[in-house]
Amino acid sequence: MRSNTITVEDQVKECAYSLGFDIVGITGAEPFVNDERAALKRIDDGHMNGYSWYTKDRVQKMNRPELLLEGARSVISLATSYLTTDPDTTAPNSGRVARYAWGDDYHKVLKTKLKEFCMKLEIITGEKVHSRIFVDDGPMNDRAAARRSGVGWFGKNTNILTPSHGSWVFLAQVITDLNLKPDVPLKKTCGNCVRCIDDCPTGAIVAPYVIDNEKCISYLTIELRGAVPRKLRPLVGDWIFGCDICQDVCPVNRKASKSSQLSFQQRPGFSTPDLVEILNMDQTEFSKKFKDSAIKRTKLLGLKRNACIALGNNGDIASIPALSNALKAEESLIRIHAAWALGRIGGEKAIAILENALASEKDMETIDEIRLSINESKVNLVKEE
Ligand code: B12
Repeated sequence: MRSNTITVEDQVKECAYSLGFDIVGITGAEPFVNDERAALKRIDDGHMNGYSWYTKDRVQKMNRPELLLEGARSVISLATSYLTTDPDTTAPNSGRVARYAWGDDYHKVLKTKLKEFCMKLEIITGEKVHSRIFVDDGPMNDRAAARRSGVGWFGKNTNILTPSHGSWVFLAQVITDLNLKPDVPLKKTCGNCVRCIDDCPTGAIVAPYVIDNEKCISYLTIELRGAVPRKLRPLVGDWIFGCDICQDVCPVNRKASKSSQLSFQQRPGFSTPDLVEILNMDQTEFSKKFKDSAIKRTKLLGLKRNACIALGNNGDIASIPALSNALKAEESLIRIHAAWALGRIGGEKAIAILENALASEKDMETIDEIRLSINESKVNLVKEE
């Protein structure tokens, strides 16, 4: 006979749904042994290069909830969809921003909800509950918890795929000393599908479930602070903040339900921003436009660097004046990428601008970049004749 009793677990989940979380699962606080092993191997293989904070100590913490909260018994794993309506139009010289950054910064939005959720846990149980919340930036392995709690399964692109909302979800965790009955992991896999691996332009998914950080466009456009390696620049295309290709091509995502969160709806122009506008932006305009947006993580300098690459790849001669202006920027990082972009667009006008800049440039790295760009454009000019 089935019992009609509403369990604490049911009440906890109901509470999370009422706050706007789309999927909720529960797992125990025991270590994520296989995930820890996989992550340590990833460091040894050099696939987490570029991330100085991603140390073996950090990996150990991320995979052992008991180290993160004294007396931890359970992890409540929550997923929230950010799938919103696609933009209708694309301006000629626009770039692309990964979907997760079209609306308000999810760290802030979700942490506010999680704090309310933790308060409500005490009302549900009628006792003092110790909890610690995590959304992305803390030392917690979000995807390992989501998998073991049955929220979703690991896709070959390493993203957690959920049956209802695909991989278009933010993950959040609450580690708590509440002793809750765990859910079971899903028995789903990607089967034979390798679309994400085949379609990644930089070949960053070097094996199923393995991303080489330094090749991932998301890393190159958001986390990398210096110059984008020259050979990768053409492959970055028009992405200026993150990348969604491995999610866009995923068949599971075709059937994903949309987000009901107003905070994650697209801010006007955020999905396909005007690249020339970015190149002309000053710090005050940047801070105002990207207040409470995840995009501010690149800083103005990183966004301008990315805008140069995208303009070069778009190849529109209408962007030559803006790039020529960027060749006079104070920061050599911008001058280097503007020079590259002009070289990629090519043609006599771009070459003349580069030669003119060479006469007054003092920075050796920029001089090298300008010379290379002039040479490549000249070779292309000859080929076209
Ligand atoms: C560092 C990081 C990145 C780095 C490194 C990416 C990476 N693959 O780890 C960069 C900057 C590249 C990145 C990019 C993105 N990220 Co990120 N990122 C993180 C962060 C902070 C840590 C992830 C981590 O520890 N990686 C280390 C590696 C070792 O872990 P892993 O790749 O997940 O590998 C696991 C599996 O492969 C599994 N595994 C290993 N072998 C095998 C074998 C089998 C058979 C199976 C089944 C599993 C398996 O074990 C590993 C350890 O758990 C998390 C937040 C967090 N605190 O957890 C967000 C997080 C993973 N990122 C997220 C997002 C949204 C993105 C982007 C989609 C953003 C974008 N559009 O640009 C891209 C996606 C790129 C990609 N395909 O991974 C979300 C993912 C949501 C989801 N549905 O999974 C997270 C969870 C943030 C959040 N809280 O919502 N990210």
